[in-house]
Amino acid sequence: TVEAVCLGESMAVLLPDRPGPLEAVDGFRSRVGGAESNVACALAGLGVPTAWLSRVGADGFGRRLLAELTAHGVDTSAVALDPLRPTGLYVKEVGSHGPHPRDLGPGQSRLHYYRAGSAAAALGPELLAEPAAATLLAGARLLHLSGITAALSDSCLALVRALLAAPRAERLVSFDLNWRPALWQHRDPAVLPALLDAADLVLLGADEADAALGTGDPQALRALLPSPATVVVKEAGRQASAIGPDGQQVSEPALRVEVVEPTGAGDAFAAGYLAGTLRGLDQRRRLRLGHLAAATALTSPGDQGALPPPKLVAALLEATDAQWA
Ligand code: KDG
Repeated sequence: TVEAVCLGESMAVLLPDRPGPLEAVDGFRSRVGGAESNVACALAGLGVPTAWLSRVGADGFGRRLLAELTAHGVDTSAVALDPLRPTGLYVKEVGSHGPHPRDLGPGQSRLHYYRAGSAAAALGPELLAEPAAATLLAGARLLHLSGITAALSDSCLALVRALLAAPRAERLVSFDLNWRPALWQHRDPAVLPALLDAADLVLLGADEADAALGTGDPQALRALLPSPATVVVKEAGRQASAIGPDGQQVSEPALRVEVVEPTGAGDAFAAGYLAGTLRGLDQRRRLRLGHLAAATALTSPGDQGALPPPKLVAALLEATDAQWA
């Protein structure tokens, strides 16, 4: 049976075959991506039976998404194909040293979304009454959501609210802020604090929290979000902290790695932390498993990396602080 359910939109991804402004790019490679399905794949990779709940278009991109997630071991049996609306798409732009005046510059990148009116954006609270989705949610120990879904459409925001309000005796709801300013341009991000506060477990990066909520300070964020059992604040490249309702803070240093491609690192961290939570690890080991998973994503060119063998992972979780960082 499925232990974790990740809900959110995934898209086809076009990656330019060379850096520079999009008007100067001739070729793109086709991939798939989406924050919550990245978490689902990483959770499945960590041995947690996981399903992805969403909708895709009845098109080639949608079929490819389902095939790739299935190949990662993710259950997609509750994902419906929408015959009327397309699978969303995003195009990545990568900066370079080039002379073009519109170049983003070295080390910079930007996602361009083509997802308005997508199959997933049409999801709404009716999903909860669909038998396949209802069965998955009733049996899961963890439901993972993110702020991206809340920004997609009015109906998606209503779905997120309905999921957070639904009774959940034994089920944990985790919520990753996943601040995407481009998606909030015509919507009001003031809805976010109440959504985050209705979750059991909140994950946020200090920088994105600063931009979206006005502070990146772990204790200030804890004060802003009093209800969740745990608030996890990631300070990129430095440390992550889990803070309980009483303000008690456990921090673990991040692993120092050479970053190849950062996309998906936050999703991998979430998967590591959540897998550790489901396994009943203590806070320190949950954070370490998050850092380990993030490091694999940071050092691989795609959204996902492969974890080292289980024995090595176990040894790293037990390493002394000096051995670890
Ligand atoms: O976390 C990685 C995501 O940003 C990427 O996969 C695209 O889901 C995505 C989004 O909405 O930004």
